[in-house]
Formats: sequence, structure tokens, C-alpha cells
Amino acid sequence: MTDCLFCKIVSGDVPAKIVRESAGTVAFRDINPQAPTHVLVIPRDHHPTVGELAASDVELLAEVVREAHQVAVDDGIAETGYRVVFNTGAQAGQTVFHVHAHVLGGRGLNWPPG
Ligand code: D5M
Repeated sequence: MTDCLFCKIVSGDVPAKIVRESAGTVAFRDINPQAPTHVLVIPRDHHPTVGELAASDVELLAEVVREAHQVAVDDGIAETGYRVVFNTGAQAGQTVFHVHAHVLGGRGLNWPPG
């Protein structure tokens, strides 16, 4: 999608601090980190939300979740604990409509989130 920021990160047209890549996904550090580890895992293909990704390619959704766990392993937070969040829709705070898993950890995380 030509107008999508995260599609431009996938194509290399917008720079990002990429930490992992797989056949179907790219993971990069969030530009505005909310925790010591804050990485976004995105599918290379454009799907606006997690619901739409689940409906059209559940294997790719599984790959996003597997990669999110590997980010936690790589950053050394898999044992202490981490959170995977898919903000979905404007009221939930989604601002970029290319589905992305936030991987957050490295500090105590409050529940419920704001
Ligand atoms: O999350 C969208 C997230 O995307 C938000 O945490 C900032 C992040 N962001 C925006 N632009 C960039 C770039 N260029 N690099 C890295 N991270 C970025 P949402 O759940 O949609 O609010």
C-alpha cells in the first residue's frame, strides 16, 4: 500500500531499527518507546487490523506471534514477563492501520492498561 507508513518500513523507504526479520514479518523498535523493550512486529503484507489478518491469513498471524515471542527471548525478557498488544481501532489507540504487535517489557507493567 503506497500510503502506509509500515509498508514503507517493509520496503526500506522509511528507516527503522530492525531487530528481527522472518519470511513474513519485520520487527523494529518503536520510535516512542513505552518500556525498555518496545518492539513492533508487523506482517510484510498489508492488513489493517488483527481481526482482518486473522480472517484472511491465520498462519501469518501465528508467525507474527511467534516472532513477538522471539523478540522477548532476544531481549532477555521472556522469563521475567512481557506483554503483546494489538491495539485495534481508534478508540483502543490504534494510529497506524497496518496491523502490528507491540512487544513490551523490561519493567513492571500495570494492569489494567489505561
Ligand atoms: O501504534 C503505532 C506505533 O507506531 C506507536 O507506538 C509509534 C510507532 N511508530 C510510528 N512511526 C514509527 C516509525 N517511523 N518507526 C517506529 N515506530 C513508529 P498504535 O498501536 O497504532 O498506536
